[in-house]
Amino acid sequence: TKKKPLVVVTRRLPDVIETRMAELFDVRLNHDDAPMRQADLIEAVKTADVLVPTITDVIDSAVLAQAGPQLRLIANFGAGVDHIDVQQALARGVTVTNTPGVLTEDTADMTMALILAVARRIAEGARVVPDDEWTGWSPTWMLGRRITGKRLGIVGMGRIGQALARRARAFGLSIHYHNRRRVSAATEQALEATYWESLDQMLARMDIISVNCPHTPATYHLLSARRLKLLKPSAIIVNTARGEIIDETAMSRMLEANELSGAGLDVFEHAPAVNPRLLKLARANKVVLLPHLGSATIESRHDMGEKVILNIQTFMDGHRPPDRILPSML
Ligand code: 8YV
Repeated sequence: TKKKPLVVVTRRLPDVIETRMAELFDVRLNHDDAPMRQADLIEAVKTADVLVPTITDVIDSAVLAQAGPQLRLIANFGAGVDHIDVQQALARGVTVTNTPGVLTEDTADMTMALILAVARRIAEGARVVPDDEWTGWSPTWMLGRRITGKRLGIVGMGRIGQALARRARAFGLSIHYHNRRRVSAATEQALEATYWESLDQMLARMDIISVNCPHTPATYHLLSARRLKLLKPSAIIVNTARGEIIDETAMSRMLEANELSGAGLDVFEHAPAVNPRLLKLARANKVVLLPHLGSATIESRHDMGEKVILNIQTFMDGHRPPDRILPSML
């Protein structure tokens, strides 16, 4: 019988997943309920055959430089891999996998929820009632903005962007998108989506912008101060992708100056730290802030764990794991 690979899991995962992993692998679990410290991460890459990190583990070149030759696979628990220096890992012969597909619908749901929350003032309303600030209905009380008939611009038309488009159509929004590559004519037709080759031109015409692309060197501050200025002052922005894709300081400034009407953010440039300006805007009900809940369902977490296991097993059997990160994706 083959020796079981040593698999180090950096964070507590759902019980059934950890149990299954313990049956299949020589597994080291971490039940600290806090992110791993860099020293522990370094210790892990020195000994593990397989590392299973999450978004809270920064696997940069300094960590990878300490990796032992036994480290063969980084099987990320999550779709985004911007916390991993994938280029460096690949250069060292370490395979990297992620968990796409299984969190698509939940993340699209949360994106739609943020659009509704901002446009219809749901978070504000949900505070007013328990705070006993509601004195009764009036025709002009807490008016939001209609979303039916408005234009939604999706930045990044991958799985999540497309799942958002399906939802948004049912809400009567017209669908527009910008992407590195145009999606197939069949997909465009099915989603009734209009492609904008120029992100700048799209931004100027939209009522709602949703960020749904991965964070890579090419998308860092894709919504720069200059591009944000192209938006209509009545526009709202939602982001369930990564904070780094938007220049958060520039966006905050514009929200403060009423040059943008609102924002719904599930992710932040320096998460878990949140820009104090955004906190202030949230208290003033200009923005809705969520603690990275995009894929936070029991079902997604379970399916993400299953994907991690499948990637490890396939790799250990000497085959190509289904969710390998390729240099072309970076
Ligand atoms: C996870 C996410 O919470 O998958 C992603 O990219 O942002 C979230 O679904 C997180 O990444 C888990 O590591």
